[in-house]
Amino acid sequence: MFGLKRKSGAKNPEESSNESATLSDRLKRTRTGLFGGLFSRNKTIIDNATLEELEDRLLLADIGVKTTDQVIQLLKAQANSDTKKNSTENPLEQLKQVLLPALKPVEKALTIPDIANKPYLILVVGVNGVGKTTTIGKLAKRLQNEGKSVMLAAGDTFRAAAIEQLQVWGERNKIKVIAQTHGSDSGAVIFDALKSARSNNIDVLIADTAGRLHNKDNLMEEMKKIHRIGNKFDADLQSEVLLVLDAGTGQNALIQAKQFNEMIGIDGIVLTKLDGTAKGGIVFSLADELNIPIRFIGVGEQVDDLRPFNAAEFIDALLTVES
Ligand SMILES: Nc1nc2c(ncn2[C@@H]2O[C@H](COP(=O)(O)OP(=O)(O)O)[C@@H](O)[C@H]2O)c(=O)[nH]1
Ligand SMILES: [Mg+2]
Repeated sequence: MFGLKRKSGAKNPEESSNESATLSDRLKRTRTGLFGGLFSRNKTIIDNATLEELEDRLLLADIGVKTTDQVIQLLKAQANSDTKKNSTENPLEQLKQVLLPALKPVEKALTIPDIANKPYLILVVGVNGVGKTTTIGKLAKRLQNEGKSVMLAAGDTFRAAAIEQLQVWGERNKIKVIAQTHGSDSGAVIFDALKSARSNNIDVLIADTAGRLHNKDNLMEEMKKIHRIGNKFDADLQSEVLLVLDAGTGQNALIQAKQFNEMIGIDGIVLTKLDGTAKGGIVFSLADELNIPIRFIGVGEQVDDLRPFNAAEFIDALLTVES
């Protein structure tokens, strides 16, 4: 049934050390905010002063009270047991062992199943300005590179610029964009696009949506309506509801995620703008409080700046110590 399909976790296709080196550059603001200068000395034990400082920084980076407490408690426990035994382990390694299990459960790649009833619908939702349209462009390109045929639906009919923006992405990548005029019914655009994608045997239809925040109830009603469109088109339609969140908004991103999830149910998250913020710790709050797969992270405005979320790579990038 529409909206209920969940995919099992798959390995990320790209895992190169090169990529993780760049990732650490992109995560610089969060990384420096979290751990900069803290572990540069060649200590093998995390002392109380360092623990206190770390606690403050974890909170400031929006890691959230709960995860921060867990991290501090675990590090304390490890510090105590290490003093009894031979303590040779680097604190960064200890930290990694604490942080990795917190993020590993949400590392689940977006995999497009091989299905007979094409297209597979990716419905992209989120409030204005979080990076939906940009993410759609990047994602379309990525899926094309994987050999999928892709079509786009300009479902954000509220802003004329949003339609044009999607069309530019489409032209650039030679991807067909189904659009109607500014102000037309978003559900109708997506319904049309589904029909067109089916008759053209397109693998994946990615639909943009509006994200007006000024009236939350309206936005959610519209989202629910669009969500029902899929069912109306084909009760067996397979889909992914992908929520885009701006990492720079910190705890607000968490609130948005909870609201969208309650209203329409979210299958996956894309966390954007991790390159420009010190609040990248929000990923831990999201993982802890919602446990919804984080499909991709956005680390820049270019087409290649959308990366599958890989927990170990992400934590390695955060824990890179500047020389
Ligand atoms: N630095 C950076 N900027 C991004 C990223 N994703 C989106 N943006 C920028 O955020 C702005 C809003 O993006 P847009 O896709 O129009 O958001 P929408 O309103 O949700 O569709 C644009 O200027 C994008 O270039 C990202 O990962 N990093
Ligand atoms: Mg947009």
